[in-house]
Amino acid sequence: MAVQRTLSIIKPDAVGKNVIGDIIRRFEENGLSVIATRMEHISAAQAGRFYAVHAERPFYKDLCTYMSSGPVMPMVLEGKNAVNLNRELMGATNPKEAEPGTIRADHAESIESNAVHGSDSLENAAIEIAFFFGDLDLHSH
Ligand code: IDP
Ligand code: MG
Repeated sequence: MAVQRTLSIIKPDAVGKNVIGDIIRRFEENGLSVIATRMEHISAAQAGRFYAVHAERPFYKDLCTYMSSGPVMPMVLEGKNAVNLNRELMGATNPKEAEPGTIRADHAESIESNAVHGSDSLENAAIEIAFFFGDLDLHSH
């Protein structure tokens, strides 16, 4: 399996619960490296652009409010099979359906406040990485 890059975001609920370190530990222990990150407090309009694919969904406005409710930590993860591996470590969108031991099973509050974002395909990973980071921000190691 090829080395890939994917975008993760530690969402406001997880930042507020002080579990940034626990989440990054799970990535690193499973062979993913953080090659870019910073903390950021995005606006509802920025969240709306990031989640534009969901613009017609009934939860869109609440999602934008939630994602701009506090600081988030976007990061680029690099490693073998990074896109799907990150999705596996995250668990299902609804924490009630997330496998035990996944980030969302352990840290998500609800289907909305669910601790982390992860790109769902290699194509979307490239688009989402470019939303937050430029080429010069990425530091493979
Ligand atoms: P994902 O984050 O697991 O890829 P998506 O379906 O892409 O899930 O939804 C994006 C985000 O929108 C979710 O992570 C969650 O924060 C929110 N969301 C998804 N479905 C619902 C819902 O039914 N009610 C409220 N919020 C939702
Ligand atoms: Mg998604």
